[in-house]
Amino acid sequence: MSRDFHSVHSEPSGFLRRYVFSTDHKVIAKQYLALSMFWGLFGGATAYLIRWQLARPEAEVPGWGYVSPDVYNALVTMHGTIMVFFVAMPFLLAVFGNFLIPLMIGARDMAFPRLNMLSVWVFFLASVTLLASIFVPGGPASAGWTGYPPLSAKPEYTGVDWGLNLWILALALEFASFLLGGINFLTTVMNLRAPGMTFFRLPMLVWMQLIAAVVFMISVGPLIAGAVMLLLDRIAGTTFYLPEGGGEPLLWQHLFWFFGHPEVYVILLPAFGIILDVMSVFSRKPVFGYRPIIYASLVAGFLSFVVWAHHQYISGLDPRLAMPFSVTTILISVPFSFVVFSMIATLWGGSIQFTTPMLFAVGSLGVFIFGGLTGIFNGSAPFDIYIHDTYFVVAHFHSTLISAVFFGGLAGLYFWFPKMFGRMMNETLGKIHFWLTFACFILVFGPMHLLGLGGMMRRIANPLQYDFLKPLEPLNLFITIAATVLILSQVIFVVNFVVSLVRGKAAASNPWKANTLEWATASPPPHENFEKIPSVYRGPYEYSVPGASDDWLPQDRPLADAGAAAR
Ligand code: HEM
Ligand SMILES: [Cu+2]
Repeated sequence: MSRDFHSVHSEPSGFLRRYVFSTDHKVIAKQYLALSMFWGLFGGATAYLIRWQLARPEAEVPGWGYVSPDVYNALVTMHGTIMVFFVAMPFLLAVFGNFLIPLMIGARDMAFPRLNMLSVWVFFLASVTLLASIFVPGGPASAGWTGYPPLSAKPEYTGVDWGLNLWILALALEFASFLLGGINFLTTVMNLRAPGMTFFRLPMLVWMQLIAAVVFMISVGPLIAGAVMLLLDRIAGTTFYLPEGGGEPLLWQHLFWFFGHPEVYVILLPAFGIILDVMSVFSRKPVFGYRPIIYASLVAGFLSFVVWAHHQYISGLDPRLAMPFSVTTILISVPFSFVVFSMIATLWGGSIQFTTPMLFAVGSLGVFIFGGLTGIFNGSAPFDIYIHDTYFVVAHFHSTLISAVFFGGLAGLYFWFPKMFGRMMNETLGKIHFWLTFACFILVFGPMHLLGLGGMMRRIANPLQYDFLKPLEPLNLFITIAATVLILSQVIFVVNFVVSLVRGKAAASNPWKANTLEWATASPPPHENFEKIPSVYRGPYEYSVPGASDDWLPQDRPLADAGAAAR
C-alpha cells in the first residue's frame, strides 16, 4: 500500500503541459470526454441518416440527399464502429476510470502518468485514422462493424480499398490505447491505495473498472492477431480467410466474437459500477450484497469467454456445439440477474432522492432488464435461428448498450460533473433530458422488436425491395420519427453541459453528501488531488448507520467525530 511518498508538486504552468500534453489523470479524463463527445455527435448523425433511409428508402434523406446502398453500408459500419469503440469505451472506461480511480483510492495520480498520456494520444491517433478513412478513394469501411470475411478480405468485394485498411489500423491503435490504460488501471489499484483502503473497501466503480480492464486485456489479443491476418489477406495476398486459398472465413468469426462478447461486458461493468454508486448515494443505503456482486461480476467475466459462438448458430456451426453454447449463454444470465436483484434491493426501502443522476441510474436498470430479457431468447439456438440477423437482434443489443452507454454513462456524468468541473448542472434541464430520452428510447426500440419478428433483416438499405416487408414501412417511419426526437433531445444535454460549464452554480466539495474519497477533496480537485493523502477507516457505503449523527459516514472520517453511537 502506498504512502504519501512525495510532497505535492505544483501544477505545470505552460498551456501545452497543462491542457494538451498533460500527465494529470483528471485532464486526461477530460480529453477523453471531449473526444467521446465528438464521436457521440458523429455516431448520432449516422443513426439519423440510417433511420431516415429506412423510413423512406426511395426518397432523399432530409438535410442530406440520396443514400446509395454503398453509402448505407458504410454508414452502418461507421455507426457501429464509432459507437462501440469510440464512444462507449472511451466514455465508460477512459473518462470515469481515469478521473475516478486515483481519486477514489486516495492516490495523487495513476501509477504511470506518462503511459496514461500516451494512451490518450494513441486514441487521438486512432480517431484521426478513422476520420481519414472516410476521405480516401473508395470511401470508408463498409463490411459491418464485425468486418466478416470474405467480404472484408478482398477489396474487390466491397469496392473499398484503403478505407478498410485504415479501419483495421484505427482499431489496432484503439486497442493499443486501451491496453495502455488497462495496465495503468490495474497497477494503480494494486499499488497506490491510501492507508486503510483494503480491496473490500473499494467503491463498486473501481472494482468494475478493474474487472473490465482484465477482461479486455485477456480477450483482445487473439483479435489483434486476427486483424493482422485480415490486413495481410487484403494487402499481401495471403489467404487466411479466403476459401480459394485454403483459408477459413469462420476463423475470423471465432476470433472476433471471442473478443466481441467479453467486450459487451467491458462496456457494461463500468456502467454497473456507476449505477451502484449513484443508487447507494441517492437511496441513502449501502449497496446490497457488496461482496456477492463482486463475485458475481468475476463469474460473469469468466463465463464471458465461453459464450462467443452464440453469435454463430447459423454460420454452419456443428449443432452439437450449439447446445453447450446455449447453456453457457443462459448460465451467464444468473450472475447478471443477481446484480440486477442487488440493485433493486439497494433501492428497496431507501429514502430515494430522484435527482437527475438517480433518474438515469434507475432508467439504466429498467432498460437493462428490458434488453437482458430478450438476451435469454437470443441465447437459445432454436429461437435464434429465427431472429438471427433481424431487427429483433438490433433492438436487443441497443437496449443493453444504450442502458450502459446512454443511461449509465449519463448518470455518471451528471453525478460527477460537479467534481470534474466545480460547477453544478441544471436539474430541471437534466430531468427534461431524462424523460425525453427515456420515453423516446421505448418508442424507438420497443417497436423495433416487431420489425424483427416481422422478418426485417438488418443491414439492408431498402426494405421495400421485398414485398413481405412493405407492410412494415409505417412502423419504420414511426420509429424514425421517435429516433429523431431522441437524437434532438440530446441537444438539451449539450446546452446544459456547456452553459453549466461556464455559468453553473459553484459546487461544494461534497454536494451529494457521499462517502467516497473523491468527495473528500475540493471540486474540482487540485493538482495531485489531496492536500494530504487521506486515511481510510471503513467501506464506501455507510449510509444511514443506526445511531450516527448524520446519515452518511465518509470513508476518511475517524470514528471519534462520527457521532458517539456510531459503530
Ligand atoms: C440514437 C440512438 C441510436 C439509434 C437510433 C441507432 C440506430 C441504429 C440502426 C438503425 C442500425 C442499423 C442496423 C442494421 O441495419 O444492421 C444500428 C446499428 C448498430 N448500432 Fe446503433 N443506434 C443508436 C445508438 C447506438 C449506440 C449508443 C450504440 C452502442 C454503444 C450502437 C451500436 C450499434 C451497433 C454495434 C450496430 C451494428 C452495426 C453493424 O451492423 O455493423 N447504436 N443502429
Ligand atoms: Cu455475445
